[in-house]
Amino acid sequence: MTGVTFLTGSGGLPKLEITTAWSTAEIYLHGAHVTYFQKRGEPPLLFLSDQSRFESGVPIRGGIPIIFPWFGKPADKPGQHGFVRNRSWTLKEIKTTDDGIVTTRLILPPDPELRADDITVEYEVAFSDGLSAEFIVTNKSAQAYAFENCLHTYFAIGDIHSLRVVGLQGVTYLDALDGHQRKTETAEAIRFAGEVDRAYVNTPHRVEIHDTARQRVIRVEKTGSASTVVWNPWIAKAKAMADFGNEEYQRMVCVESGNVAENQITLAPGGIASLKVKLSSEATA
Ligand code: TA6
Repeated sequence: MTGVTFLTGSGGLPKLEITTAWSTAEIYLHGAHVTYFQKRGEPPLLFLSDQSRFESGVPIRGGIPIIFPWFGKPADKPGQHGFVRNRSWTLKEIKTTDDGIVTTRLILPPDPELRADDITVEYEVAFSDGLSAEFIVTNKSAQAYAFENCLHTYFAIGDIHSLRVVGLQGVTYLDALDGHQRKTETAEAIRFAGEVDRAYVNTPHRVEIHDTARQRVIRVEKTGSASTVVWNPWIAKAKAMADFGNEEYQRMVCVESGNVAENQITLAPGGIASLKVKLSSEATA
């Protein structure tokens, strides 16, 4: 049965439950946060921490956090990763196409941090046998508007120790664990034996997550994105995060698509910026 149900989710926060012929999903109005997506016959695609908080003003840990209008924690900004993931969004439209794809469109209410209504933000997510998410910023003001954006996606995996992330060989990255030093990715497949926190820049490439433990490949395709961030907190940082289980680093990886650091966007008056990510998966056994 295809459709959308309005429910009261964790922490009493409103959420939509989406059912299609191929999948089930959930999206909270809090942060317009997709927290769950599962294709029939496969494990869930997205990781959600068992310790996540579900409170206004606090980000949900996992799923697809929307990072805007800044990434990281610039000295002149309050808090990490912008503020829209902590805001309550408004559901504007639900559509179901003839072939059963369900699309939800949410908007961020006018926000004083965004010059009231001069900068508008909307988010459209299409659910089928995969998930497509489009984050759109429109500059209605007479001045240019500079920002960073990122869909900070947490993927559910079987075991980080055998995971490989493929598609970034030869790409320049900023290593957050080494003073954001510029380095070049030399590996055909990124593997994990400790914390990894890298912002790959000037890369439009598709990335594949090879999850040997679950015999699945997850594909991350993107448009309107020049940066890909790869992150796993590993042991120490996992323990340091109150909203993240000590062992959960073993079953998640972030592969994030956006425009960060030198790829930040300066949107001219009247301009529209679209960041789009298409997530798909298939069994490899
Ligand atoms: O995307 C990687 C990163 O910037 C890491 O440095 C880590 O801080 C992660 O984001 C999570 O940030 P958050 O604010 O969601 O805890």
